[in-house]
Amino acid sequence: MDIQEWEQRHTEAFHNVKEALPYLDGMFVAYNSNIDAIKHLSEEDLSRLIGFFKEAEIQERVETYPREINEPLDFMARLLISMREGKAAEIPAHTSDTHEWLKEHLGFDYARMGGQAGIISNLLSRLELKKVVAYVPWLSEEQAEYFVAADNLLHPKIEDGKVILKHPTEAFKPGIESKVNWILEYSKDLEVSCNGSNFKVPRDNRLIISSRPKWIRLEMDREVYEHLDTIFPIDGAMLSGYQMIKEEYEDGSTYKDYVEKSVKVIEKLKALNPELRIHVELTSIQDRIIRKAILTEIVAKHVHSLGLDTVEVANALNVLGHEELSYSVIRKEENGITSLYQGAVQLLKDLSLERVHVHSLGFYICILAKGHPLTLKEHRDSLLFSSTLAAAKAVSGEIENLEEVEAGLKVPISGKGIEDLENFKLYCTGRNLCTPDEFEYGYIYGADHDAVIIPSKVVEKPKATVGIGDAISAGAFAAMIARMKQKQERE
Ligand code: 8BR
Repeated sequence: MDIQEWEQRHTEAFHNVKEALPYLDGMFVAYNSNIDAIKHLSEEDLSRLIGFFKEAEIQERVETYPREINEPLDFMARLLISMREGKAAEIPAHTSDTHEWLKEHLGFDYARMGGQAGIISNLLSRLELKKVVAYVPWLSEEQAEYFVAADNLLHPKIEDGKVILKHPTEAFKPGIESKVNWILEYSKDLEVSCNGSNFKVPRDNRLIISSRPKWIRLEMDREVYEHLDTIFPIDGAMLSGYQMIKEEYEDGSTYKDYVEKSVKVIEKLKALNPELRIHVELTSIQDRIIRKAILTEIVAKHVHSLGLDTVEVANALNVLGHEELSYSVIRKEENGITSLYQGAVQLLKDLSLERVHVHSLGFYICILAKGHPLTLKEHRDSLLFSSTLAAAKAVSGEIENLEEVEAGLKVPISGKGIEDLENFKLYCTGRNLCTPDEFEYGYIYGADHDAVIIPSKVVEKPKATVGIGDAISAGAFAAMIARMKQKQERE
């Protein structure tokens, strides 16, 4: 494959998409956001923390191996366990007491927006869309501060029974707790001494205290649902956070209730604008029952587009009954990319989708149902735009505007990505899915689907990789619907 040609295509695609974005009236983004509070622990921090407890009590708690954080002592015990083994761990906390305690007794180095919907809303706002309507059912005052301060970013607010759109900092629900995940990083060789036992931390790692307040429900306020027309005009919706649905709740409700409510929202959005496109961004979902319900009851037949990484492709295939294909995607052997392609095609069919966008380190694949209004070249531009966006985000951690996205064009295309595509070319041409020339363009023509495949830009020493997957999916989806609108208006 000609790397220079692909670099040129990235540049051209960036300019094409930049020209198309103003055609979008708006995007709706729901449901999940949280605050990530990050603290790098020094030896002084650690001895100060230990000093808040009796060392013998910490030792006793270590031996009980707490599986959730109910009080500060549980946190202290799990931190020491994680440090002793140098092993990452994520432990749930069901109340905000731990958050308050950590804020008061430790503090954080910095905090950032977390959660897919939060990250995507901020990103789309910075892509200078006319309007981004975020919706987070648990929008607290503190959480609202993490949304970018821009006029194009709005959130529904219920006032006197009416729904109006305001910036999140004016639309939060007073008095509700914040969902704060603490990320406590520590370094190799840190010396720990507690209750007579001394050890050195064997490797760099981190402990995450993930906030899962019991009252959190993945649903839309009744008033917002009833007056959903107030968020329009919008052309697309990006939905995520369904992994927060639980099998059972203390009040006797089950995941079925929340799946049903989620589908009703999707149906109402589509009824209000039949042209609207809906994208679901998947993330890892531990619970297999929930994973299957999300795929077969929310995604299948209701949404148009799905975005996911390679591990999630494998996990999705697994619950849909394609174990063998799932294993060959996860094994990532030489033909890993072939399995990934086959897996993505399977998802398109099983879930009756219009589009499946898979991102991997070095290349992206997008499977398309036949008859899509855009050409493969236009779809390719959307993917290339998202590759530039991902590169810009990896370089700077945060993107402020479209000009900064353009800086991503300087990042080179991944050599490994090109190599993976070369291997895949043999499969595609051997099966007559395309000619060698068509493959050079990134176009594949299956019997019941088409596909676009591109090598992507990869930053050698990224500043951060958090949220890059979300940025790739959001950038490509926004670019695609913007192009669809541009085309419609020009016709
Ligand atoms: P998930 O978080 O959903 O797994 O997505 C991460 C995506 O970020 C990967 O699929 C890859 O495409 C992209 N990415 C990563 Br990880 N590191 C990157 C880097 N250094 N430069 C550009 N993209 C990167």
